[in-house]
Amino acid sequence: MIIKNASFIKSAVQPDQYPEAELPEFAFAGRSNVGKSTLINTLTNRKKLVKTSSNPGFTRLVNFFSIRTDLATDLVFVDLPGYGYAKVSKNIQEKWGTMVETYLSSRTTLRSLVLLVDIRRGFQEKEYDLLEWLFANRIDCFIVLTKADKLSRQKQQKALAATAKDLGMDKNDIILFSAKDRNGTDRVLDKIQRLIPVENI
Ligand SMILES: Nc1nc2c(ncn2[C@@H]2O[C@H](COP(=O)(O)OP(=O)(O)O)[C@@H](O)[C@H]2O)c(=O)[nH]1
Ligand SMILES: [Mg+2]
Repeated sequence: MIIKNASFIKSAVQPDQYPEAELPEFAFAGRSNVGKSTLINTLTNRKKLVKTSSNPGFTRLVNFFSIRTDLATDLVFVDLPGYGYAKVSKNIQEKWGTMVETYLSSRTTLRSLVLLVDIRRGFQEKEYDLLEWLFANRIDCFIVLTKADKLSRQKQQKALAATAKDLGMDKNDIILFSAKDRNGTDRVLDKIQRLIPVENI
């Protein structure tokens, strides 16, 4: 799959503000500062489609992007608010959680959630909770370990194997990604393409 063009559609806090649900949609979630916006920018080959932030916790909205592909269907990417930023109050963190949960459980066109985890941090309580919740709600998900360039190749493989073992998954189903050298970009795009329902292709 090739992404030909990408543009911002709108931001929303609640369902009546979401764009119409008509195209296969992929949402990106993870801890604040894990690299969600950077991954979307890399996939779409745009430096500033999504604002990246040295000020973590900045994205507080559900942001929708229109993705033109070389397939028969276009797609929608969604940059979800990041969780777990320590400097915001519990109350605000809860609001973000509700916003994400509402989106995930109500969005009929959502094909898969891309769960991003910093390769140096690995899975922690929040991620396990989210996976469990996704499973209970029958929402498909795949995992991307971000910032792989921060570790040596050997340590990358070690972290990958540990995460796979932890989750009882095949390590080939977890993607190592680095925005620095764009490693993993094609694998994420392939995975997304394979999750597009046949009736859309
Ligand atoms: N070295 C490295 N830095 C990254 C990578 N991905 C993101 N970053 C940096 O991590 C910070 C947070 O990224 P951002 O995409 O804004 O995270 P978000 O809060 O999850 O959207 C920014 O300073 C990025 O430049 C990566 O693959 N490698
Ligand atoms: Mg962001």
